[in-house]
Amino acid sequence: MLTPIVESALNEQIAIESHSSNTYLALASWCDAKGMEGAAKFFYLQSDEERAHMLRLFRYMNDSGGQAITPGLSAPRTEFKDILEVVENFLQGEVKVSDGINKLVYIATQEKDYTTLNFLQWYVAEQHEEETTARNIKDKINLIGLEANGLYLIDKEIGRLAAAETASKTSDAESGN
Ligand code: OFO
Repeated sequence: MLTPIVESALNEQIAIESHSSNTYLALASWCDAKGMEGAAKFFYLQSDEERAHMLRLFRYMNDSGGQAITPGLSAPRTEFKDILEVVENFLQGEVKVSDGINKLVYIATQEKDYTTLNFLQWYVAEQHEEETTARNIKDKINLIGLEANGLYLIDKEIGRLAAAETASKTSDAESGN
């Protein structure tokens, strides 16, 4: 059974994950409009993932006797200076999600809700992975640079990440993970 404090914190996280999904959809659309197909593919995938994270919280709450609240949507930012600013937005989004998860872990500990604490471990690991990915992409962009055919290389590089992620999700699904 969830305490009201844990329930409200879980609903806050649902809103954060939902906003991330919406934000990454806007990043995908910006990349698509600029002809950066690899980067667009990556952000469409990230948007789907955030929705999946939101649904995981949703089901956990409803299976635990709580009631998940469908969050309202606020319009995300749609214009960016360049791909570096897009990726910076992605990184900041992930940092915000991690802050939310850390807060939830703290609250579940205070409330002695060890089941929720255990459920949250998957999110802790996921956030570490996602923040690392965002930082790596940012480093690569800085290394390659936006001049000459830099944009082409950056797009290829981000597209490669999307393809790798799709392949690993497919093999996870096949092995039942
Ligand atoms: Fe769900 O926020 Fe990152 O992965």
